[in-house]
Amino acid sequence: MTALDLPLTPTTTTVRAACPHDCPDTCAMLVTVEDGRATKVAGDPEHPITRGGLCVKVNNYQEKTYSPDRVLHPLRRIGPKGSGRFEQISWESALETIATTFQEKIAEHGSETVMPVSYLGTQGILNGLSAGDAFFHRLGATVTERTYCDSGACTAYASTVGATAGVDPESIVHSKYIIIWASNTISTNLHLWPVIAEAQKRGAKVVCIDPMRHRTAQRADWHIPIRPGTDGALALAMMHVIITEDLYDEEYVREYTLGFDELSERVAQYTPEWASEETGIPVEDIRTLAREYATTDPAMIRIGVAIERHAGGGQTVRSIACLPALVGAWRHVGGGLLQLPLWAHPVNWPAFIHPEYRTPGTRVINQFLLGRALTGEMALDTPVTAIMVYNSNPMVVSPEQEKIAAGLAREDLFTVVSDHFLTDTAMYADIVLPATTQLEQHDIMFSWGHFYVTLNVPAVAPEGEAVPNTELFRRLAKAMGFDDEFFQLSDEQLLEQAYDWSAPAMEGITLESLRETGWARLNLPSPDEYRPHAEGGFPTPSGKTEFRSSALEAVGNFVVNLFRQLSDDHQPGGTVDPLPHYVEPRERGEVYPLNLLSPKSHAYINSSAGDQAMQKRVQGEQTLTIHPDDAEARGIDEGNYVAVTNDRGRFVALAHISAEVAPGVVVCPMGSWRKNAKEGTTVNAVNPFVFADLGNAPTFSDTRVEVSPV
Ligand SMILES: Nc1nc2c(c(=O)[nH]1)N[C@H]1C(S)=C(S)[C@@H](COP(=O)(O)OP(=O)(O)OC[C@H]3O[C@@H](n4cnc5c(=O)[nH]c(N)nc54)[C@H](O)[C@@H]3O)O[C@H]1N2
Ligand SMILES: Nc1nc2c(c(=O)[nH]1)N[C@H]1C(S)=C(S)[C@@H](COP(=O)(O)OP(=O)(O)OC[C@H]3O[C@@H](n4cnc5c(=O)[nH]c(N)nc54)[C@H](O)[C@@H]3O)O[C@H]1N2
Ligand code: SF4
Ligand SMILES: [Mo]
Repeated sequence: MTALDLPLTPTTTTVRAACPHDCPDTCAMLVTVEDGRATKVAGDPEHPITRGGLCVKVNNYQEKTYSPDRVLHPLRRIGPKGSGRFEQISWESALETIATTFQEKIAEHGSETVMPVSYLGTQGILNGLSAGDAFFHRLGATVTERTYCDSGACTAYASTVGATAGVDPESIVHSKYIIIWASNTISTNLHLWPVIAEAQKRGAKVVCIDPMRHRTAQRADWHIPIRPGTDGALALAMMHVIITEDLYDEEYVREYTLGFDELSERVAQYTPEWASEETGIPVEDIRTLAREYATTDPAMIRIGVAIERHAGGGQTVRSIACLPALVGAWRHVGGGLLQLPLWAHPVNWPAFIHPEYRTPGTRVINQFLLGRALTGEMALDTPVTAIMVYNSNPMVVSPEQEKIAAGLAREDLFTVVSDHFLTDTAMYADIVLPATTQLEQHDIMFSWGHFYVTLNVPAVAPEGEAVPNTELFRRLAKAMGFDDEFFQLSDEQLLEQAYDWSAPAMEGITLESLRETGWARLNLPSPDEYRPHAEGGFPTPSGKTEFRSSALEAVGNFVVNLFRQLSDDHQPGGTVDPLPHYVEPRERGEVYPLNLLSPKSHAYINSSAGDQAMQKRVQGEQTLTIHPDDAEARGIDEGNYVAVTNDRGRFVALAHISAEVAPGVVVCPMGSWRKNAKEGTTVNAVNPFVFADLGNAPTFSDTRVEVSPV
């Protein structure tokens, strides 16, 4: 444990930690520990991104650790499924029950009958995305494809500019034209905002393209409300204007791009007049945006995750990713595209995933299909009869919520859940296992929002019998009789494997140095000089920005996700037009007229913190924001309960009437728990499982509903 030498009372220490959450900011935390108890968490004032502040989701994190609601011991169900009635059991008994039941189910149906369900409850390299993969591969369990977040955008981005870290977020202070495209930065990427605000102060124009005039849009110089799911039309029309008006960077295009002639031909049809019809944006605004973007240096685009969540999300990102090369924005410090800087982090994923443990050809089920897989609506040779949920709360975060509820209620399904709390999912478990919080575990964090590596040192001993995911899978491996060396490695040993320490980006950074400093910037040029593609050098097959994508041409549709999950033998395939093109939203409103969006809440982090008192106070009840015209037409007043319905389901929310949303659009943030919702369902009750055009991305923004008073 690293105690910084701060002048506090003798029993008080400060421990360097890292926020564990799935958030681009990856804040460096300082934890105050008094007499073995964490009493305060704060942002590290020295950290260039954290700048001394945590957010409303995490600034009372110690209260999560000491919450009276925490699961502190293994539990066994004693009431009907979903009743939440449990009794405490020993770890020994829990492990034995799990091992025996897995073995029985496997003996009857084969190993694919077991299915892990996990995502990003923690983002730590040890306990996060890949935790458990080695165990389940070794077991021969169904492989779960996890494409909740940015897999469509990553596939599109990688097949256009390659898996490049893109613009350094700290370089944005130098930008003069900043397009925030589908991101509510102040809520979801808070620590990027001071950089954007600084650029704005220095004269940059900030443009926000979003159907909602949220906190961030309100601070922009220009908010462009767009019809959801039509961003591709806007980007294609921008290219049309830039090419027809000769505003492109001829030399950059010639040297560092592939397929310009075909692109010009392709975008000829995508006129601003046509795009205006699709997007609802006036023709002159489309032209102005294209002209200003092409002629202001440095120009940068920040794309949010929500940009991918509709039928044409992949092609939308393809088109946007073409723009910076077309105008030569990459030439300048602070020019280009910011997607996920995580591509700069040399994380050693294979050491955790152990792809070689997996039997080739093992069945893959995408987690969006969980409801269908559990209810038998999906044709399966081997039924799913045992699931293990950790780092996730599918009852809240996955589409087709009611199908998941029906599936989890199945008497013959054996459900194990490891979590901090009795979540909406854990309520249905047969066995619940207690997980440690970040204050009680070792981890090391990459970031998908900046270029800093952060070490997390445990500040306090675990409460009760909670264990980190690393230890959970060591225990399960032992119970199953797996004696591979990986399952013997301690957390300290795992830390040593987390990064490729010999990669150029890690030069000068070691575990020892991180124990001193807590965090370090990757070994990359300074943000005042960083121009990664000033002279091309894109990590694509051609080394250029590929207007015509050779990857899409060669392999068709494929999945690239955050941690390069290795499912090469299970790619969606199917031919894909290698040139950017427009894909319309799928749900066009013939039956259900309103387009529902379910972005992130301000006070919760996905469903995490969704049942914590302070955060619930800040976030309030599940709310649906609706335009005054749409409310009036339906006889809805402010503060009424309204039912939001479609063929897939229904949920009830409090109506908030506001012109912040365009007519025809309604917004209900995701993250509220079912147990706190008026009729016990939340926004994912009405969302579809349907994939977007690339990367098996979700289509949460491509949902139509009707709203009526209750
Ligand atoms: N407070 C908070 N912060 C978070 C999270 C959280 O739960 N809460 N979650 C974290 C995670 S996992 C992620 S992925 C990120 C995501 O953070 P963001 O990338 O900001 O994503 P969202 O909040 O889902 O949506 C952002 C905006 O996209 C808009 N939008 C929706 N559909 C469309 C569309 O078709 N076109 C356009 N132009 N805009 C559209 C919505 O109106 C919304 O304002 O946030 C991270 N940070
Ligand atoms: N409608 C709609 N649905 C969405 C989205 C949306 O915008 N709209 N966003 C999607 C996106 S971008 C994302 S990233 C996903 C997020 O989906 P998830 O990653 O499943 O996110 P959380 O709801 O935060 O669930 C994490 C759970 O893991 C638990 N947990 C945290 N740390 C640990 C640990 O160390 N060990 C164990 N065992 N458990 C732990 C938490 O307590 C919590 O219950 O949701 C997706 N779902
Ligand atoms: S959730 Fe994000 S903004 Fe909040 S403390 Fe964690 S990393 Fe920072
Ligand atoms: Mo996400």
